Amino acid sequence: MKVKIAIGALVFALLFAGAAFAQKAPLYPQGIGCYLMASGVDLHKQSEEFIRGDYNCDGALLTNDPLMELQYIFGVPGSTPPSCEDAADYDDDGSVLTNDPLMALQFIFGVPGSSAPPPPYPDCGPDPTGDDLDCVWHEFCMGPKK
Ligand SMILES: [Ca+2]
Ligand SMILES: [Ca+2]
Ligand SMILES: [Ca+2]
Repeated sequence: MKVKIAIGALVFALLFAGAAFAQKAPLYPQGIGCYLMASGVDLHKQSEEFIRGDYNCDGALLTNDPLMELQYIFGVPGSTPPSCEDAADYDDDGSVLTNDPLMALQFIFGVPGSSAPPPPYPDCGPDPTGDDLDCVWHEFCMGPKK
């Protein structure tokens, strides 16, 4: 119970810190290429490869990934939708919900009982389970857009 309360407090502290940061600086400029939807380009010519949990498509699952995902889910101004929904689907259940970033945070902070995301984590790869989620682009795995 104490662990759950601590995680909840941490999540909200991160959310508010992130929101404050977003108003002062461009939101995560290092990952901006991940969010820009290309127009007029057939992105599906390349296979949809991604790293599960890597929301900002920089090749690593770090604290800012679930933080950005929470900001998006809660509609924080300046937050961005995932360019690869499969990467945001931490538990691979075919939907992107609050439990996905929460599970990621628990894993990152080593909470007992937490577990690493299912494949293709920690490598780039295709989604082993079919779903309705769309992976438009994952920059680290699929390379920069041409
Ligand atoms: Ca990342
Ligand atoms: Ca999910
Ligand atoms: Ca899937």
